[in-house]
Amino acid sequence: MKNNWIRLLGLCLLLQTNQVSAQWTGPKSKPQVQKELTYGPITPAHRTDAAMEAFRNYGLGQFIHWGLYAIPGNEWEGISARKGAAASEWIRTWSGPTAPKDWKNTYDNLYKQFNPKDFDAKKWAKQAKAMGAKYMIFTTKHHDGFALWPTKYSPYNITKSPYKKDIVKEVVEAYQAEGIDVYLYFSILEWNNPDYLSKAPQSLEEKAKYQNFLNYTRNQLLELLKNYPTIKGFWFDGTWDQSWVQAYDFTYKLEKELRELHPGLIIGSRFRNDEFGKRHFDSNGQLLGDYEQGWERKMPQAYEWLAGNDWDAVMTIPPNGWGYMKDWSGLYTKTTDDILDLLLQSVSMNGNFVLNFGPDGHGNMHPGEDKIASELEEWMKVNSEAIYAVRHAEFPLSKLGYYTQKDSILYLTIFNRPVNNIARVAVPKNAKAVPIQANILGLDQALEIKHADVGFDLDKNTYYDIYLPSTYLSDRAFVIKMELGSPTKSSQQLMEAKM
Ligand code: FHN
Repeated sequence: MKNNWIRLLGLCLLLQTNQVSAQWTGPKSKPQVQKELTYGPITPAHRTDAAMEAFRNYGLGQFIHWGLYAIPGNEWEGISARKGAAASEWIRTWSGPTAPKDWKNTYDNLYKQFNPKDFDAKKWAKQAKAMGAKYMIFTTKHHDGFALWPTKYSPYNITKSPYKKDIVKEVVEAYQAEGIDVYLYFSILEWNNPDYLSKAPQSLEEKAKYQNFLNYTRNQLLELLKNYPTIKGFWFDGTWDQSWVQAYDFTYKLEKELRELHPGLIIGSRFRNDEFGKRHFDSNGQLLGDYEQGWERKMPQAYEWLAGNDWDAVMTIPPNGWGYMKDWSGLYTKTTDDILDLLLQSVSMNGNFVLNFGPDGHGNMHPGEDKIASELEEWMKVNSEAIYAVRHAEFPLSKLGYYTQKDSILYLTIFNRPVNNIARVAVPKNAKAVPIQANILGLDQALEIKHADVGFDLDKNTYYDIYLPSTYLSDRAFVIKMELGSPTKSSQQLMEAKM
């Protein structure tokens, strides 16, 4: 009996712990007791300024992870790092029996070889535009600390490589010339900076060193804003270590400073935490930043999980690995259909979907990425209106695909075509707006719509059946565009019989 109680207590504790740790990637619950906080959110919840509205309308973005890790491409001298490093851009941490001798030293000297002869930022930007990306996130500096811009604050930067030129500048200018907004990825955490600490500094010496690191971080961020004043935001990473978590007074002031210097700047929920160490959401459940930034290689399972916050999902094509990975064999790499599915999931729940590319050490995209980009381009040419500037549609979920909505236009992107070619749209019985016109994007033909009052008892919905032409064939998801208008007549009262 006593043992059962102990087990029950253990289970409760486990559930509680899981709830806490799942807070920013699962359903949100607001704490019942509100705390006095000095270091809560700086910007209002759900900003409505033009910059944030533009963020909400992007739909599709591109992430680019590029740095010294692109040279090895997750292998070295024919040996794969798969069993020794967490991801291709983490290859510096390669350890265990497969790791090359003196590997860290080899890695830290790779900058002497970084000379991407094929790098053409304009080519990347044109490809991104063609595939439909409206914003892009570029790694200025990943965890290895190597800066792709000529920073004054560290010698470990692009000017010391044979390439020499400012890569960040080339990327920012090329993408903006294509009308794509640029966000700068910036890792706080640095593996080989002697002033960096992962634990909170204890001794006076550690405190002084870490303060140097904080000053350096601030200087680099101010430098990025000064050098590239047209960027729209920062995409922060590597902020989980206790050293940073405990520096909440510094990070609060820094966020304020960055925002004051650059009105409209967008910063996600990864940058800083409150004084109780709460990251992404503060101790009162308020979002810390302008959008929820925890959706990395995972998706919210329900719209309600987002609790009305803006968000983006960042996604790799291989299961993991953001930097160039030469060898994709033996891995499940996402197909264009998988990516479209994730894109539609995101936009149907008011999020942006950001697809990662990891160019090689010469500046070329992986052939698998090129293929996906051109397939996305084909799809977006016809269907992008179901992606851009759309919002979550308050319609019962469809087994056929995902709804998105723009004012009185409802889109249903069909991934599961019904075998009877009747796309049934469920509409609450009291709805004021129902489908009154429909067509398939890319097909100039009005589709027949029939109001199907199927008569399920206790059903709160009524149904609109859209007849798909059996001659219309598509080997990818396709979009039914519907115009919503007033229902022409109320449904019959078939449920009145007594029983
Ligand atoms: O450790 C990194 C990883 O290498 C990659 O940059 C991703 C991109 O979202 N972020 C980190 C882990 O959260």
